[in-house]
Amino acid sequence: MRLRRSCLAILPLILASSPASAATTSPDLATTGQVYQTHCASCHGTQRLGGTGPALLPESLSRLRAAEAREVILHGRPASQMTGFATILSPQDIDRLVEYLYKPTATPPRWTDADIRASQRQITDPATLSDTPRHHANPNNLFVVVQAGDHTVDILDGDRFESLAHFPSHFALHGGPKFSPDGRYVYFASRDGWISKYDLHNLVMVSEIRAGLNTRNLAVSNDGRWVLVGNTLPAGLVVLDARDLSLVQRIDTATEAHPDPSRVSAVYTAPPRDSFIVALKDIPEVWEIAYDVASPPFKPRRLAVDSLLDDFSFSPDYRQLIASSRQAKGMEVIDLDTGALIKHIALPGMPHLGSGIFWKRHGRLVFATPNISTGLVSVLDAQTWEPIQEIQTLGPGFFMRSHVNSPYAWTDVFFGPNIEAVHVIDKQSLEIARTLRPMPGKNAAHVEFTHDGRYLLLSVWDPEGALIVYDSKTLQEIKRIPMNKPSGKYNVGNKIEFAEGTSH
Ligand code: DHE
Repeated sequence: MRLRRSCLAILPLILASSPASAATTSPDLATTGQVYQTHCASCHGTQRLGGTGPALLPESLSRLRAAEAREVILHGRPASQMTGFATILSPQDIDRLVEYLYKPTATPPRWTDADIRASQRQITDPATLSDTPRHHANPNNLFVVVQAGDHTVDILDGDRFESLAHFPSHFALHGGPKFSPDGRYVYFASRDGWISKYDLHNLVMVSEIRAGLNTRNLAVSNDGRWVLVGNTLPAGLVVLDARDLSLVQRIDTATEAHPDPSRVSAVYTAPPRDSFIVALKDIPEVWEIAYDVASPPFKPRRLAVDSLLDDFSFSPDYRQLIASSRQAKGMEVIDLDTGALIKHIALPGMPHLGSGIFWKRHGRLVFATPNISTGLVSVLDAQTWEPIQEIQTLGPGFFMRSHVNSPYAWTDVFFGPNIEAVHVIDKQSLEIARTLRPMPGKNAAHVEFTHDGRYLLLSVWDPEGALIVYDSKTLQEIKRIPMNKPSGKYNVGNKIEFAEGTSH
């Protein structure tokens, strides 16, 4: 997937620029359907819902340009079972196949409770698992590193920066993997709807289930009992039992006013509230699902908001929701108890609030967010929500990270001609202290700190990329670990403590 020239705001255009969107009914496409069944269905499923290969539905392909899909069909995908068809299919067949894949299926795809249940797999017998770590690394300083290039994950010892385990993931993991409160288990979501549970004590995959056909992300309750999955296909919410990922409840996102279920933008856990918070994509509502209940079914509390929310974050006490809205052109602070709009802040770029972070500046809490349509980091006072400063960067950024023990906040340049640059911002002066270019021409993006904040890991997001370890104070490079498009990485201790400077 190449997002270099694009950003959140233009992603729908990528979909719109894909070949037509009428259902697959014309005689030509019926013939192409036969080509699909002959050559593709064994891996991608007769209904295009996926199998050993990923789903090939318009929703699954929305982030891949048609020309790239054509390349993959022609020449295959390195480090995967997808072989090229250049010598098997004619160029015309391949063109028609691409067109076919970007059209909705003749029968809308379904994924029922029975399908979810049938997909569940217990991969390792829990009776064989040790309750204490079977490795000698500090369990609170492990990193989970996602490699988007070959769809694998590394578990890294955060003291020695050495890999303890390397294993394949489902196709296209996205969003932050989420941890059980004790840090023993990590839960992954793939864009194709697969949820996997991995044991960091025993370094084995425990179980998996397909909760949907197209998933946004997942959240784990603060008591470790429930996993909530937000889906765009079929639109809605799915609650899983965190022990074995079995299906507990499907929560419909239709309302009286909107009988078609809303797609889900994102789900998060709000530990001080003992609840999940859900942002809906098609209905101007935020839902809260209390999980400190004796037993399911869970019932959402619905909060009407003024506009559709695109992206959000929370105040550290989880009393306020900080949301960006394309409709409202800016950022809104909403009281999570009453739904009241506390403040509307017009911001020049499109803030990427999911990556926003807090830190103390001269004793006062500030909130900083990158913008994905403008080269700016917006810094606001987190008590009054008044803008303090706009820090000019070399291009729109995607991620931001810091640590309570670091004098710096790091932000990338994800779009435009300067993607190789990463900015190191002085948290007190709000000046850019350094701009690093670790691998010329290659996108440097996404940072995560060790648990003590002494070092940080930076991804160079390229097939011939690397994970680069820096000293967080001197900014000296300590180690370079070659990797295939390392994307996000997550420190167990920072994540389970919801540490200052990390995303949710
Ligand atoms: Fe993400 C997190 C939404 C495109 C890499 N991204 C998230 C989260 C959301 C989100 C809601 C928080 C989930 C969580 O932590 O559980 N992302 C979106 C989009 O709406 C968008 C713009 C379009 C889309 O197709 O979904 C989008 N995201 C991308 C990418 O293209 C990225 C760069 C590559 C990829 O893997 O798809 C990407 N998103 C990430 C990463 C995180 C993430 C690495 C976790 C960040 C973290 O530090 O927690």
